[in-house]
Amino acid sequence: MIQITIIKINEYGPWTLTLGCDREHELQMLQASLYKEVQKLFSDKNCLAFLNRSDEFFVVTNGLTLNDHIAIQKKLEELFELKLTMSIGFAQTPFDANLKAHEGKQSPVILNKEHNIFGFVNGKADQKVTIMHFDVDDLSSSRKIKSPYEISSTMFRLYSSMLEFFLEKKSLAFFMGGDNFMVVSNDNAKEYAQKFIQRAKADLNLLLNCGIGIGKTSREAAKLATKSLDKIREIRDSGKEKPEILETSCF
Ligand SMILES: Nc1nc2c(ncn2[C@@H]2O[C@H](COP(=O)(O)OP(=O)(O)OP(=O)(O)O)[C@@H](O)[C@H]2O)c(=O)[nH]1
Ligand SMILES: [Mg+2]
Repeated sequence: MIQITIIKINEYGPWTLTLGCDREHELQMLQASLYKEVQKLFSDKNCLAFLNRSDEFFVVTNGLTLNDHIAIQKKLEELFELKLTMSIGFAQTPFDANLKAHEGKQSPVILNKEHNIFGFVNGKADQKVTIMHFDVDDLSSSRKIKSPYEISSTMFRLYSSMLEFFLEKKSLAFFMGGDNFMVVSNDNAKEYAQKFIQRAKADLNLLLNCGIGIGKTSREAAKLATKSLDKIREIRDSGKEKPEILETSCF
């Protein structure tokens, strides 16, 4: 069971217009500081936030209750002039949890009116999160023959392909920066990772490594995924034949 909280800035579009047209730098600074606070407050509660579209964040909130969400909303309300909406959903797959959160906001199913929280909370029940950490093997070599902008173009093509592939598996993929991607995964992570690695090789000529982590919270799952990925590098750098996928579980 995966619980997802979608955080969105209320009435952001109309508010941006009030800044006049010399606003882009202000908006970028605001979005960056908002992301920093959201990541900080949720990671303090063992969750990981994903930057979705800068004005919207996805947080995997397994283990968090409604009261935990209210406490975080209160802190964000103290820090920012703009108000945020939280929509919470839980389901067997990450994509369906996103649908439930969306449905909770649309209906609406109000969980806390004062602090703009909607949806359905699973809280501490049934905690298991699977995260994949994908990374391009030896991107540094490509950087010697391709310019930074061309590398970015390749990374976004990879992201687009990953997003489409994992959406079909009801999993959610996010770009983390550099050549790093994380997928909040459905079950069968290993099998899907293998298939995607083959696709990236065939379609984009990119070699990927994938660390998989299974934990009780998203922060723990991400930690174990990165640990698995670092282990793949360690095996490779010791001169042995490396696996493309490695899984570490806390269970
Ligand atoms: N978000 C995130 N970015 C990282 C992480 N590790 C490295 N990076 C970024 O990824 C870029 C590429 O680094 P690497 O992937 O280590 O370089 P590489 O040549 O591909 O080396 P290998 O992945 O070991 O084959 C770095 O410049 C960082 O921007 C990580 O754990 N998370
Ligand atoms: Mg790499």
